[in-house]
Amino acid sequence: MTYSDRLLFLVIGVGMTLTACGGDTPAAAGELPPAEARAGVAEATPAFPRTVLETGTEYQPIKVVQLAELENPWALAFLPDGGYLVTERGGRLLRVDDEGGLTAISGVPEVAVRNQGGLLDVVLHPDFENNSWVYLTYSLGDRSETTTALARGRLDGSALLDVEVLFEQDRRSEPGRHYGSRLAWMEDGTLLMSIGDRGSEPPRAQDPMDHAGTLLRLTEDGGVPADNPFADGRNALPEIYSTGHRNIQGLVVLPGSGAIWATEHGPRGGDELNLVRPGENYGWPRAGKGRDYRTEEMYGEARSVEGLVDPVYEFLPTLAPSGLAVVSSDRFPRWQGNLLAGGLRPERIARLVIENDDVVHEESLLLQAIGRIRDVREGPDGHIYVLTDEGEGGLYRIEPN
Ligand SMILES: [Ca+2]
Repeated sequence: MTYSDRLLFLVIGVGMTLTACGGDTPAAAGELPPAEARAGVAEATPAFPRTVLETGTEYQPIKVVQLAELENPWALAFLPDGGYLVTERGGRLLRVDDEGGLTAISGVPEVAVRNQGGLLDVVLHPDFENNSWVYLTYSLGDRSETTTALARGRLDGSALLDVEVLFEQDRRSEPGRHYGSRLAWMEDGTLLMSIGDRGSEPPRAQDPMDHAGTLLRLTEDGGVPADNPFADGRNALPEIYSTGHRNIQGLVVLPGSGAIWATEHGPRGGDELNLVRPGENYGWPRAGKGRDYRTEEMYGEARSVEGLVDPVYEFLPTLAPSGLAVVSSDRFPRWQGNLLAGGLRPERIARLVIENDDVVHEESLLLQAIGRIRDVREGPDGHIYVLTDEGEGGLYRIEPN
Protein backbone atom coordinates (compact mmCIF):
# COMPACT_ATOMS: atom_id res chain seq x y z
CA MET A 1 0.00 0.00 0.00
CA THR A 2 1.12 3.53 -0.68
CA TYR A 3 0.83 6.11 2.09
CA SER A 4 -2.40 7.47 0.65
CA ASP A 5 -3.84 3.95 0.31
CA ARG A 6 -3.04 3.30 3.94
CA LEU A 7 -4.66 6.58 4.94
CA LEU A 8 -7.77 5.71 2.95
CA PHE A 9 -7.85 2.29 4.61
CA LEU A 10 -7.57 3.86 8.06
CA VAL A 11 -10.23 6.44 7.33
CA ILE A 12 -12.71 4.03 5.78
CA GLY A 13 -12.21 1.23 8.30
CA VAL A 14 -15.67 -0.09 9.13
CA GLY A 15 -17.82 -1.14 6.21
CA MET A 16 -14.80 -2.11 4.17
CA THR A 17 -14.55 -5.77 3.36
CA LEU A 18 -11.61 -7.81 2.23
CA THR A 19 -13.12 -7.68 -1.24
CA ALA A 20 -13.01 -3.92 -1.16
CA CYS A 21 -9.31 -4.14 -0.33
CA GLY A 22 -8.76 -6.03 -3.55
CA GLY A 23 -8.77 -9.49 -1.98
CA ASP A 24 -10.69 -10.94 -4.93
CA THR A 25 -8.27 -9.55 -7.43
CA PRO A 26 -4.72 -10.77 -7.21
CA ALA A 27 -2.63 -7.66 -7.49
CA ALA A 28 0.81 -6.84 -6.25
CA ALA A 29 1.11 -4.26 -3.50
CA GLY A 30 0.71 -0.78 -4.90
CA GLU A 31 -0.86 -2.08 -8.12
CA LEU A 32 -4.46 -1.22 -8.95
CA PRO A 33 -6.90 -4.04 -9.88
CA PRO A 34 -8.43 -3.97 -13.40
CA ALA A 35 -10.99 -1.26 -14.08
CA GLU A 36 -13.98 -3.68 -14.14
CA ALA A 37 -13.07 -4.96 -10.69
CA ARG A 38 -12.66 -1.41 -9.38
CA ALA A 39 -16.10 -0.44 -10.71
CA GLY A 40 -17.67 -3.47 -9.03
CA VAL A 41 -15.96 -2.67 -5.77
CA ALA A 42 -17.16 0.92 -5.87
CA GLU A 43 -20.75 -0.23 -6.25
CA ALA A 44 -20.49 -2.80 -3.48
CA THR A 45 -18.94 -0.46 -0.93
CA PRO A 46 -21.32 2.05 0.67
CA ALA A 47 -19.77 5.43 1.34
CA PHE A 48 -21.11 5.38 4.91
CA PRO A 49 -20.83 4.61 7.72
CA ARG A 50 -17.09 4.94 8.03
CA THR A 51 -14.89 5.16 11.08
CA VAL A 52 -13.07 8.47 11.26
CA LEU A 53 -11.59 8.32 14.73
CA GLU A 54 -10.74 5.86 17.47
CA THR A 55 -9.55 7.53 20.62
CA GLY A 56 -9.25 7.23 24.36
CA THR A 57 -11.10 9.45 26.77
CA GLU A 58 -10.75 9.54 30.56
CA TYR A 59 -12.89 6.52 31.26
CA GLN A 60 -14.17 5.40 27.93
CA PRO A 61 -12.50 4.42 24.66
CA ILE A 62 -14.69 5.67 21.83
CA LYS A 63 -15.06 5.29 18.10
CA VAL A 64 -16.51 8.01 15.89
CA VAL A 65 -18.37 6.88 12.79
CA GLN A 66 -19.44 9.29 10.06
CA LEU A 67 -22.95 8.52 8.81
CA ALA A 68 -23.46 11.20 6.16
CA GLU A 69 -22.01 14.34 4.60
CA LEU A 70 -24.09 17.48 5.08
CA GLU A 71 -23.77 21.20 4.40
CA ASN A 72 -23.95 23.29 7.59
CA PRO A 73 -26.40 20.97 9.34
CA TRP A 74 -28.15 22.51 12.38
CA ALA A 75 -30.30 19.91 14.08
CA LEU A 76 -31.11 16.23 14.19
CA ALA A 77 -34.12 14.06 15.03
CA PHE A 78 -34.45 10.27 15.07
CA LEU A 79 -37.19 8.63 13.01
CA PRO A 80 -38.92 5.71 14.76
CA ASP A 81 -38.52 3.42 11.72
CA GLY A 82 -34.77 4.11 11.53
CA GLY A 83 -32.92 6.88 9.76
CA TYR A 84 -32.72 10.54 10.71
CA LEU A 85 -34.20 13.92 9.92
CA VAL A 86 -31.63 16.69 9.64
CA THR A 87 -31.99 20.41 9.00
CA GLU A 88 -29.37 22.31 7.05
CA ARG A 89 -29.18 26.03 7.79
CA GLY A 90 -29.41 26.73 4.05
CA GLY A 91 -33.04 25.55 4.10
CA ARG A 92 -33.05 21.83 3.36
CA LEU A 93 -34.83 19.27 5.55
CA LEU A 94 -33.30 15.88 4.76
CA ARG A 95 -34.02 12.28 5.58
CA VAL A 96 -30.74 10.47 6.05
CA ASP A 97 -30.69 6.69 5.57
CA ASP A 98 -28.30 4.20 7.12
CA GLU A 99 -25.92 4.29 4.15
CA GLY A 100 -25.64 8.09 4.14
CA GLY A 101 -28.21 8.57 1.38
CA LEU A 102 -30.08 11.89 1.49
CA THR A 103 -33.70 12.52 0.53
CA ALA A 104 -34.91 16.13 0.47
CA ILE A 105 -38.28 16.67 2.15
CA SER A 106 -40.63 19.02 0.28
CA GLY A 107 -43.05 21.49 1.87
CA VAL A 108 -40.56 23.17 4.20
CA PRO A 109 -41.58 26.79 4.92
CA GLU A 110 -39.61 29.51 3.16
CA VAL A 111 -36.76 30.56 5.43
CA ALA A 112 -34.68 33.74 5.51
CA VAL A 113 -31.12 32.46 5.07
CA ARG A 114 -28.95 35.25 6.31
CA ASN A 115 -25.98 35.37 8.69
CA GLN A 116 -26.95 33.00 11.53
CA GLY A 117 -30.47 32.61 10.19
CA GLY A 118 -31.96 29.81 8.15
CA LEU A 119 -33.65 26.49 8.85
CA LEU A 120 -32.75 25.69 12.46
CA ASP A 121 -34.11 23.15 14.94
CA VAL A 122 -36.22 20.05 14.29
CA VAL A 123 -38.07 17.81 16.75
CA LEU A 124 -40.75 15.15 16.32
CA HIS A 125 -44.01 15.31 18.27
CA PRO A 126 -43.86 12.90 21.24
CA ASP A 127 -46.74 11.00 19.59
CA PHE A 128 -45.16 11.20 16.11
CA GLU A 129 -45.91 7.55 15.35
CA ASN A 130 -49.62 8.40 15.39
CA ASN A 131 -49.76 12.00 14.19
CA SER A 132 -46.55 12.44 12.05
CA TRP A 133 -46.03 16.03 13.24
CA VAL A 134 -42.55 17.49 12.65
CA TYR A 135 -41.74 20.81 14.36
CA LEU A 136 -39.24 23.24 12.83
CA THR A 137 -37.78 26.57 13.90
CA TYR A 138 -36.38 29.03 11.40
CA SER A 139 -35.73 32.66 10.67
CA LEU A 140 -38.64 34.29 8.91
CA GLY A 141 -38.63 37.62 7.12
CA ASP A 142 -37.17 39.62 4.27
CA ARG A 143 -33.82 41.17 3.48
CA SER A 144 -34.22 43.93 6.06
CA GLU A 145 -35.86 42.32 9.10
CA THR A 146 -36.29 38.82 10.47
CA THR A 147 -37.83 37.01 13.39
CA THR A 148 -37.72 33.50 14.89
CA ALA A 149 -40.66 31.29 13.95
CA LEU A 150 -42.05 27.84 14.74
CA ALA A 151 -43.95 25.73 12.22
CA ARG A 152 -45.08 22.13 11.97
CA GLY A 153 -46.13 19.75 9.22
CA ARG A 154 -47.06 16.10 8.90
CA LEU A 155 -44.30 13.95 7.42
CA ASP A 156 -45.68 11.79 4.64
CA GLY A 157 -42.92 9.99 2.74
CA SER A 158 -40.69 12.76 1.43
CA ALA A 159 -43.22 15.59 1.92
CA LEU A 160 -44.38 17.80 4.77
CA LEU A 161 -48.15 18.25 4.55
CA ASP A 162 -50.61 20.52 6.40
CA VAL A 163 -47.79 22.93 7.19
CA GLU A 164 -48.79 25.70 9.59
CA VAL A 165 -46.90 28.47 11.36
CA LEU A 166 -47.57 28.05 15.09
CA PHE A 167 -45.65 30.97 16.56
CA GLU A 168 -43.71 34.08 15.54
CA GLN A 169 -41.52 36.15 17.81
CA ASP A 170 -43.38 39.45 18.34
CA ARG A 171 -40.76 41.92 17.09
CA ARG A 172 -38.80 41.64 13.86
CA SER A 173 -35.34 43.12 13.93
CA GLU A 174 -32.50 43.94 11.64
CA PRO A 175 -29.48 42.04 12.96
CA GLY A 176 -29.42 38.55 11.46
CA ARG A 177 -28.17 36.86 14.59
CA HIS A 178 -29.04 35.35 17.98
CA TYR A 179 -32.15 33.49 16.85
CA GLY A 180 -31.98 30.94 19.67
CA SER A 181 -34.37 28.37 18.22
CA ARG A 182 -33.74 25.26 20.29
CA LEU A 183 -36.81 23.14 20.99
CA ALA A 184 -37.38 20.54 23.72
CA TRP A 185 -40.51 18.75 24.90
CA MET A 186 -41.36 18.79 28.58
CA GLU A 187 -42.80 15.64 30.10
CA ASP A 188 -46.26 17.26 30.32
CA GLY A 189 -46.39 17.59 26.52
CA THR A 190 -45.61 21.31 26.37
CA LEU A 191 -42.84 22.60 24.12
CA LEU A 192 -39.90 24.78 25.15
CA MET A 193 -38.46 27.12 22.52
CA SER A 194 -35.54 29.49 23.00
CA ILE A 195 -35.44 32.97 21.46
CA GLY A 196 -32.09 34.77 21.37
CA ASP A 197 -31.75 38.46 22.17
CA ARG A 198 -31.46 39.08 18.40
CA GLY A 199 -28.22 40.99 18.83
CA SER A 200 -29.87 44.41 19.08
CA GLU A 201 -28.21 47.24 20.99
CA PRO A 202 -29.13 47.92 23.67
CA PRO A 203 -29.92 44.25 24.43
CA ARG A 204 -33.64 43.48 24.80
CA ALA A 205 -33.47 40.46 27.12
CA GLN A 206 -34.61 42.42 30.21
CA ASP A 207 -37.80 43.72 28.59
CA PRO A 208 -40.55 41.31 29.74
CA MET A 209 -42.85 42.53 26.98
CA ASP A 210 -40.42 41.36 24.28
CA HIS A 211 -39.82 37.71 23.31
CA ALA A 212 -36.14 38.43 22.63
CA GLY A 213 -33.77 36.79 25.11
CA THR A 214 -36.17 34.27 26.62
CA LEU A 215 -37.14 30.67 26.90
CA LEU A 216 -40.77 30.16 25.86
CA ARG A 217 -43.19 27.40 26.85
CA LEU A 218 -45.93 26.66 24.32
CA THR A 219 -48.69 24.13 23.86
CA GLU A 220 -48.29 21.66 21.00
CA ASP A 221 -50.44 24.02 18.91
CA GLY A 222 -48.29 27.08 19.66
CA GLY A 223 -50.64 28.49 22.31
CA VAL A 224 -50.06 29.52 25.91
CA PRO A 225 -50.28 26.78 28.58
CA ALA A 226 -52.64 27.92 31.36
CA ASP A 227 -50.00 27.28 34.04
CA ASN A 228 -47.23 29.38 32.44
CA PRO A 229 -45.56 31.67 35.01
CA PHE A 230 -46.81 34.83 33.26
CA ALA A 231 -49.94 33.31 31.71
CA ASP A 232 -52.11 36.36 32.44
CA GLY A 233 -49.74 38.56 30.45
CA ARG A 234 -49.67 41.38 33.00
CA ASN A 235 -46.02 41.19 34.06
CA ALA A 236 -44.53 39.58 30.99
CA LEU A 237 -45.60 38.13 27.64
CA PRO A 238 -47.63 35.00 28.41
CA GLU A 239 -45.47 32.60 26.36
CA ILE A 240 -42.39 33.43 28.47
CA TYR A 241 -41.07 30.74 30.82
CA SER A 242 -37.79 32.45 31.82
CA THR A 243 -36.02 35.67 30.83
CA GLY A 244 -32.57 37.25 30.71
CA HIS A 245 -31.01 34.80 28.25
CA ARG A 246 -28.63 35.99 25.55
CA ASN A 247 -28.87 33.10 23.11
CA ILE A 248 -29.80 29.57 24.23
CA GLN A 249 -28.67 27.02 21.63
CA GLY A 250 -28.37 23.93 23.81
CA LEU A 251 -31.49 22.65 25.59
CA VAL A 252 -32.38 19.35 27.18
CA VAL A 253 -35.11 18.15 29.54
CA LEU A 254 -33.91 15.33 31.78
CA PRO A 255 -36.02 12.20 31.65
CA GLY A 256 -37.54 11.46 35.05
CA SER A 257 -36.74 14.66 36.94
CA GLY A 258 -37.92 16.97 34.17
CA ALA A 259 -35.02 19.33 34.97
CA ILE A 260 -34.32 21.84 32.19
CA TRP A 261 -30.67 22.45 31.35
CA ALA A 262 -29.68 25.10 28.83
CA THR A 263 -26.41 26.38 27.40
CA GLU A 264 -26.22 29.91 26.07
CA HIS A 265 -23.76 32.07 24.23
CA GLY A 266 -22.39 34.96 26.27
CA PRO A 267 -20.20 37.66 24.88
CA ARG A 268 -16.48 36.99 25.21
CA GLY A 269 -15.98 34.72 28.21
CA GLY A 270 -19.63 34.63 29.22
CA ASP A 271 -20.87 31.27 27.89
CA GLU A 272 -23.15 29.70 30.48
CA LEU A 273 -24.85 26.51 31.61
CA ASN A 274 -28.13 27.27 33.38
CA LEU A 275 -30.67 25.17 35.26
CA VAL A 276 -33.89 26.82 34.14
CA ARG A 277 -36.85 27.31 36.47
CA PRO A 278 -40.17 28.98 35.65
CA GLY A 279 -40.46 32.73 36.03
CA GLU A 280 -36.77 33.29 36.80
CA ASN A 281 -34.48 35.92 35.28
CA TYR A 282 -31.06 34.68 34.15
CA GLY A 283 -29.43 38.07 34.12
CA TRP A 284 -28.35 39.03 30.62
CA PRO A 285 -27.16 41.75 30.17
CA ARG A 286 -27.30 43.02 33.77
CA ALA A 287 -25.26 40.18 35.26
CA GLY A 288 -22.62 37.88 33.82
CA LYS A 289 -18.97 37.31 33.23
CA GLY A 290 -18.82 38.34 29.58
CA ARG A 291 -16.88 41.28 28.28
CA ASP A 292 -17.51 43.60 25.35
CA TYR A 293 -15.82 42.28 22.20
CA ARG A 294 -14.28 45.65 21.36
CA THR A 295 -13.66 47.48 24.62
CA GLU A 296 -13.07 44.38 26.82
CA GLU A 297 -15.19 46.07 29.50
CA MET A 298 -17.52 44.01 31.67
CA TYR A 299 -21.09 43.96 30.50
CA GLY A 300 -23.77 45.05 32.93
CA GLU A 301 -23.53 45.79 36.61
CA ALA A 302 -21.67 42.84 38.07
CA ARG A 303 -20.93 39.19 37.68
CA SER A 304 -23.76 38.43 40.08
CA VAL A 305 -26.81 40.57 40.93
CA GLU A 306 -29.36 39.88 43.65
CA GLY A 307 -32.63 38.62 42.25
CA LEU A 308 -31.01 37.37 39.04
CA VAL A 309 -30.07 33.70 38.79
CA ASP A 310 -26.38 32.89 38.48
CA PRO A 311 -25.29 30.28 35.95
CA VAL A 312 -24.46 26.83 37.27
CA TYR A 313 -21.28 26.89 35.23
CA GLU A 314 -19.27 29.22 33.01
CA PHE A 315 -17.31 27.78 30.11
CA LEU A 316 -13.76 29.06 30.08
CA PRO A 317 -12.26 29.55 27.63
CA THR A 318 -15.22 30.11 25.37
CA LEU A 319 -17.29 27.14 24.20
CA ALA A 320 -19.73 28.93 21.87
CA PRO A 321 -22.26 26.29 22.89
CA SER A 322 -24.73 24.59 20.58
CA GLY A 323 -26.45 21.27 21.15
CA LEU A 324 -26.89 19.63 24.54
CA ALA A 325 -27.58 16.02 25.48
CA VAL A 326 -27.81 14.00 28.65
CA VAL A 327 -26.39 10.49 28.79
CA SER A 328 -29.24 8.33 30.07
CA SER A 329 -28.56 4.91 28.52
CA ASP A 330 -26.09 2.32 29.80
CA ARG A 331 -23.98 2.37 26.61
CA PHE A 332 -21.46 4.58 28.39
CA PRO A 333 -21.57 3.43 32.03
CA ARG A 334 -19.04 6.00 33.26
CA TRP A 335 -20.94 8.85 31.57
CA GLN A 336 -24.34 8.14 33.12
CA GLY A 337 -26.13 11.39 33.91
CA ASN A 338 -23.42 13.52 32.32
CA LEU A 339 -24.28 16.46 30.09
CA LEU A 340 -22.60 16.67 26.70
CA ALA A 341 -22.41 20.27 25.48
CA GLY A 342 -21.40 20.94 21.88
CA GLY A 343 -18.97 23.76 21.16
CA LEU A 344 -18.61 25.62 17.87
CA ARG A 345 -15.58 27.81 18.16
CA PRO A 346 -13.21 25.45 20.01
CA GLU A 347 -14.53 22.46 18.02
CA ARG A 348 -15.14 20.21 20.99
CA ILE A 349 -17.77 18.62 23.22
CA ALA A 350 -17.68 19.47 26.91
CA ARG A 351 -18.55 16.39 29.00
CA LEU A 352 -19.90 17.73 32.28
CA VAL A 353 -20.25 15.58 35.37
CA ILE A 354 -23.24 16.81 37.39
CA GLU A 355 -23.69 16.27 41.12
CA ASN A 356 -26.43 17.99 43.14
CA ASP A 357 -27.19 20.32 40.25
CA ASP A 358 -23.57 21.44 40.04
CA VAL A 359 -20.73 20.72 37.61
CA VAL A 360 -17.96 18.87 39.44
CA HIS A 361 -15.79 17.90 36.47
CA GLU A 362 -15.31 18.73 32.79
CA GLU A 363 -13.57 16.77 30.06
CA SER A 364 -13.08 17.90 26.45
CA LEU A 365 -14.07 15.34 23.84
CA LEU A 366 -13.19 15.35 20.12
CA LEU A 367 -11.11 18.52 20.44
CA GLN A 368 -10.52 19.78 16.89
CA ALA A 369 -11.15 16.28 15.60
CA ILE A 370 -14.26 16.63 13.41
CA GLY A 371 -15.05 20.35 13.33
CA ARG A 372 -17.47 22.85 14.87
CA ILE A 373 -20.02 20.95 16.97
CA ARG A 374 -23.53 22.22 16.21
CA ASP A 375 -25.78 19.56 17.72
CA VAL A 376 -25.39 16.69 20.20
CA ARG A 377 -28.17 14.18 20.90
CA GLU A 378 -28.56 10.82 22.54
CA GLY A 379 -30.14 8.41 20.08
CA PRO A 380 -32.87 5.90 20.89
CA ASP A 381 -30.12 3.24 20.67
CA GLY A 382 -28.13 5.02 23.42
CA HIS A 383 -25.31 6.13 21.12
CA ILE A 384 -24.39 9.81 20.93
CA TYR A 385 -25.03 11.61 17.65
CA VAL A 386 -23.28 14.78 16.56
CA LEU A 387 -23.60 17.31 13.73
CA THR A 388 -20.73 19.52 12.58
CA ASP A 389 -21.39 23.04 11.35
CA GLU A 390 -19.09 23.03 8.36
CA GLY A 391 -19.60 23.56 4.62
CA GLU A 392 -18.45 19.94 4.39
CA GLY A 393 -20.05 18.96 7.68
CA GLY A 394 -21.57 15.69 8.69
CA LEU A 395 -23.62 13.45 10.91
CA TYR A 396 -21.50 11.36 13.26
CA ARG A 397 -22.16 8.63 15.81
CA ILE A 398 -20.05 8.18 18.94
CA GLU A 399 -19.89 4.54 20.07
CA PRO A 400 -18.05 2.84 22.92
CA ASN A 401 -14.97 1.12 21.50
CA1 LIG B 1 -26.89 34.67 32.76
